[in-house]
Amino acid sequence: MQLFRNNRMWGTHDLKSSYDVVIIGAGVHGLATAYYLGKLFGVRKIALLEKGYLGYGASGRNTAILRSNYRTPEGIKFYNAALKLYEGLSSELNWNLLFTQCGHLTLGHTDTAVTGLRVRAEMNQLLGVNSRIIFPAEIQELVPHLDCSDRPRYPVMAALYHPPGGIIRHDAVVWGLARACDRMGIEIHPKTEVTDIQVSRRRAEQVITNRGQISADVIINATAGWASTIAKMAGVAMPIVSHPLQACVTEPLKPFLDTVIVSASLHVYVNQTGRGELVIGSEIDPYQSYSMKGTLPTLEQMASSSVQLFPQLHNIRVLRQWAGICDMTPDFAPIIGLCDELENFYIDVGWGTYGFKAAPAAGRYLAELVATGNTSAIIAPFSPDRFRRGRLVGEKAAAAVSH
Ligand code: PYC
Repeated sequence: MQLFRNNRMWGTHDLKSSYDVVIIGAGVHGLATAYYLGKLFGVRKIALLEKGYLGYGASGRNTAILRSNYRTPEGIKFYNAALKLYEGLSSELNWNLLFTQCGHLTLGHTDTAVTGLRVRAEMNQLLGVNSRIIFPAEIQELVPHLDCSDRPRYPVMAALYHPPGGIIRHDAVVWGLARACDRMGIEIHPKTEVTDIQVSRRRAEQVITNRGQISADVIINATAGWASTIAKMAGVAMPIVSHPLQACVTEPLKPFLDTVIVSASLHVYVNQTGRGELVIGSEIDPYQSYSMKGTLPTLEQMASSSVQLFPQLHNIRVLRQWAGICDMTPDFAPIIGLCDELENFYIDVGWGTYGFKAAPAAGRYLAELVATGNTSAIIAPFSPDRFRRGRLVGEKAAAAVSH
């Protein structure tokens, strides 16, 4: 089995002056779109442009949680389609993505939170997604080290249990998709920053980069964090505000936690990796920013909330802390499709804190739209014109953290 071609996962290329498709952003969304364009629709003259290294943005900064226990029918169907694609991706790519469907628990500590979880469980079940409400005795069995007593300030009252949820290696997803794209002749261009987009007669004609100028029949904005900046270059305004989301990782511990634990009330989520480290994430920062640095108040909040859930963690050292940028839309749902203003400028943006888990479905169905003009029912609710039409998809209640 040949894993590496010339010892490289993907090759380097000179930038050509034209392509059929230019994708701005070579994170999991851009890569998945290119992968499905090549694999399902035979479109391979594609350049993927990435301003940093592969995985530098949100694709390598998320907490690698996958789940489909959303709140709206539109969101549940969409994220479930993504989860199903993730389930088959390791064998499809012949690359182990280390996907563990260890189960996902969203804890409720108040009557209001539990009511919200019940509504999600009902909606999930109606649409065939495996989710149910469980109570402290069963929670304690699943997570023996969780403090389910009445000692904490916010005792655990119930949880939404979603067995198919879990964690995956996010960098493996990036590398596996990049390798598959490369093998189809799709070009990946790291360190290639887009500085402008030239528009003429309702078409995005030229992408200007720090390495030269490119023309393309189709241009796709698949960026996270810089979605509105890139759209603005093409004269397109996006209803997006960008906030950092912080996370940290601890020193490795003996395995003790084999589910994902989320508490929206405490603004924290915790999972243990195969290496034993705890990955802990927080709420989005209260202020808009493009900073990818961690802050002490958020570190304190992540630490104190985690210790409230697992008091035995009080002496654990934190190894690293970082932030990624989340593009938040007014309804906490993404924006996917052809933008209203231009004939050939597609967008796959506005993922807020949900982007990583969506990538295969967003890529699969955006590829179909680009290649055939067909808008699948899976992505139709997320069209860019929904804000003008007043057809919002309120997905805030499904947030792992409460925003
Ligand atoms: O929606 O599962 C989620 C999530 C985890 C971290 C940020 N969002």
